[in-house]
Amino acid sequence: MKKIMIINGPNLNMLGIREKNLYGKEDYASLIHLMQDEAAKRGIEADCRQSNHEGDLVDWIQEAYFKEYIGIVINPGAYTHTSIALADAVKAVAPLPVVEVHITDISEREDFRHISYEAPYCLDQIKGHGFKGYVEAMDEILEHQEKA
Ligand code: CA2
Repeated sequence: MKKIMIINGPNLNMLGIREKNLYGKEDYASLIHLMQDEAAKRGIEADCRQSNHEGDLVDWIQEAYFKEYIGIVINPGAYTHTSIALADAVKAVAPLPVVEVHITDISEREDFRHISYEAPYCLDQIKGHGFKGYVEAMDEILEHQEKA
């Protein structure tokens, strides 16, 4: 079965526990269930991972490439705004499609959240759509694959 990798970065394991006004009341486990259910409906498998460590995210991006996943949905958390290593990793696996997702609309938040180092190398950036944004990102990867 085709696999898609869903990567969540630092602090996203805190979903539904803290800052519910910002990120919602659903927890990380419910995000995994959502993605696995929606992937199954589309005949693919969602391999969901979360880490608070930058190097893990780089390793997983490379793994998705070497193991021939169909694409990556990634919410890099705060590493979005700081990590050239992540940007380089996304650039290095091209043309593997990577879609960046943010639960909140980062363009409406603090100035330091407006920059994304990896966005220039991503197929798209989806922001402010909550958990639904992850499903939209998966669909973009599937549509992109059909065109290829
Ligand atoms: O909006 C997003 O999805 C973010 O990627 C979330 C990051 C933030 O640094 C980005 O600027 C935007 C933070 C993730 C923290 O997640 C938490 C979830 C619940 C409680 C506390 C933190």
